[in-house]
Amino acid sequence: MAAGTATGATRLVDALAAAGVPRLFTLSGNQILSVFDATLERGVALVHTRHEAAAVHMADAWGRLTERPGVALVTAGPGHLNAISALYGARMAESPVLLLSGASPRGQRGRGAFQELDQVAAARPVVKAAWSLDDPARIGHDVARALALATSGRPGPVHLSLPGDVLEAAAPDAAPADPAPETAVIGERDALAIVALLAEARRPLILTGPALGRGPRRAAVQRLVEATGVPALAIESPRGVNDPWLRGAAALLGEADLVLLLGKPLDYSLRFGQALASGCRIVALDPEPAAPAERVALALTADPAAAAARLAEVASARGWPASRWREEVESARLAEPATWEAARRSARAPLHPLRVCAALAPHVQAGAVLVADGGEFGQWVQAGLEPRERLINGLSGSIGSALPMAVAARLACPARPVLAAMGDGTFGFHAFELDTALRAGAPIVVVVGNDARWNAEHTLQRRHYGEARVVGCELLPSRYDRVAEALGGHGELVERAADLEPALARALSAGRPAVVNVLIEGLPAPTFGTVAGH
Ligand SMILES: Cc1ncc(C[n+]2csc(CCOP(=O)(O)OP(=O)(O)O)c2C)c(N)n1
Ligand SMILES: [Mg+2]
Repeated sequence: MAAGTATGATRLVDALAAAGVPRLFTLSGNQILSVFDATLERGVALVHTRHEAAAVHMADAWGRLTERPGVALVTAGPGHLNAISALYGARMAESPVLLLSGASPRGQRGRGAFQELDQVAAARPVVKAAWSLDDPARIGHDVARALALATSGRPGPVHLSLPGDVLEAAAPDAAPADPAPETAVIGERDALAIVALLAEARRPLILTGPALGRGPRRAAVQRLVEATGVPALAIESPRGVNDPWLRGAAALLGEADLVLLLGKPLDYSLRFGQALASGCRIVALDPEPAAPAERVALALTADPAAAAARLAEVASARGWPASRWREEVESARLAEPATWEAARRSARAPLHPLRVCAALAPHVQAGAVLVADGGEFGQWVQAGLEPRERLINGLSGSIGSALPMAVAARLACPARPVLAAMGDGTFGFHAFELDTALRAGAPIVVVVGNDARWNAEHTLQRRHYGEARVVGCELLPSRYDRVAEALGGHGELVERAADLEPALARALSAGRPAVVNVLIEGLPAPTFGTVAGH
């Protein structure tokens, strides 16, 4: 195709550029080379990664931090399947992501085409919508629709498959744009009814899902908290109400007499409602119609952030009784066990995970973005630090996303340091994204809590089967700092507590991606007296 002729690929990139997408997180492949080529004149950058799942994790972080869709572009068949696992994380984090996957040509369908796969069917369980972009005349239309879908209602991932022949075909842009998807607005009577219920309750509580826990949606929830004095808690950890970040507030969940669920399903993370007292009244405000649930007194379909803002306005018009309940919940959320202070200052080797938190704390308080993965070390870090902004593995409960997410976080927030904390096992998932970080000019600092095992699973084995039956969870105390060096980054090995702060300072000022490999004690993550879970 001669340069200058509009093709499917150029239409696609034009549509992304017109929507303000500055970069694609990608990994090359036969079926998407036409898109790579089309980016050259169009000011859309390619951040090319070492694994398709990493590209999606990056798009996910971008989506969460900017509230604009992060876009991943991968190749057909196996590339697409590699990307799928990471889409699950984006779905559970309610993160706006668009996955674009090259696909075999339309005319070869069902004939055993190279890397042929029903990609739409494969993506469907983990996305809000998926379809194949089969009509070159609809590319601009479909891209705009997919981007709007990803951010509307409950944000989440959307997938488009791009047959290679569509990308290479001459592409008029004939289809008119759809109107933006509508989200239901809360009615006046419902708003008054909810505010009345909140005012009547003695111990009301707002529980939010992941999207309501960040950005402008979180600000709307905060306005409601300020207007009513009703405390809000984000339920966004794979450990649900056992989230150590909730600390003592988890125990107060069972004391609430009214719970307002804002975009938060009564799912496993709330023990399907069993985490709440049996007499607790539940009001559910969700962007999607919910199946009727026994314990829900009032269920409304409405955009929860807009509803929270409206409820705040309605609530401001009336008086609110003074109550110590909000303070009780908020101070329980922040209260630390008595032993933590000593652990933060401990000179012990291997290091206590809270000693690592103590070294990270000043940077986090000064505005660094914290990315914390799962596992026991990840949970210590999530519980032990109070950052302004954090990205966590989230309700997906999957490990491995933190390193690629940190790369995208640094690109989204170039003026802020980015600290990514993860266990040694987790580091192995996407360690090679250090190479991507270097090429993309994203000098992140990765802090590896190295206990030479998959400790989260080791801990469960000890608890459930006994010390004598731990199996299959050992790792080696490997020199992950040298992995960073081998890839052109900066490495630090920390064996003694006194060396931690200087090592971290050197890593932060290295100007290159860095790994601080800290030998830690493999301790179980803290629990706060709630029922033991996973
Ligand atoms: C994709 C995925 N695979 C496996 C698991 C199960 N899993 C959860 S935590 C964990 C151990 C993590 O080990 P590490 O990163 O070393 O952290 P540690 O628990 O040792 O601090 C494993 C295997 C998971 N949650 N997600
Ligand atoms: Mg470990």
